[in-house]
Amino acid sequence: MLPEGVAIDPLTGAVTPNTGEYTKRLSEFRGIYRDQKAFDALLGMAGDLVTYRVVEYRAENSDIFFGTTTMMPGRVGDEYFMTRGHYHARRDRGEIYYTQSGEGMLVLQSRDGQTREVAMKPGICAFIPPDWAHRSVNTGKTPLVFTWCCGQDAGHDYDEIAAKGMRTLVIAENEVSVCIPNPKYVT
Ligand code: PAN
Ligand code: ZN
Repeated sequence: MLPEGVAIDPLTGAVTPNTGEYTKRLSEFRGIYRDQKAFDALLGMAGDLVTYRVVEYRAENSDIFFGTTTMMPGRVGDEYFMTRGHYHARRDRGEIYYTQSGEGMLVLQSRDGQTREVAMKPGICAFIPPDWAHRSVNTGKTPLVFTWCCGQDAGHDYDEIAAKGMRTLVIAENEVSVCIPNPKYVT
């Protein structure tokens, strides 16, 4: 393992060099957004859009790794494009999200029912404590790019959020983003 300077493009999220990437598309989010009609209409009209891309830099045997998430702007009905959202598989692993361009909202919840939101904008580094579920939402009209860093052993636990959603929704109300309690959330 050797030190290295890794270039991160704040506008595109390109990571050079990188060790892997994936993209997520709209069709993978069926049932996640609350407006099913708007979801089908958008998919029919715009096609299977890329909603976000994740690129990572991972040194083998290192404790930490980092990368970028680049989220496209867009909405399904009144809900902005968002990530799946997850807890870490290891409950003692936190993370940071450092926003580099665009604007968004980081929505968080703890296992015991607390909720928080952290506004994402260039220069703000969000601290995600261990065992807080986190989902990012692009509330702007441009790509939202942030650099994240966490333990390689943190892992992802998507099941609970996939099944229940999150306690807080970020929606557009008169073209302004607002956080509201998720009326469908069942504890
Ligand atoms: C991030 C996220 C990334 C995509 O790297 O994995 O932003 O979000 P989802 O994984 O929720 O789809 C992170 O939090 N890693 O732990
Ligand atoms: Zn995470």
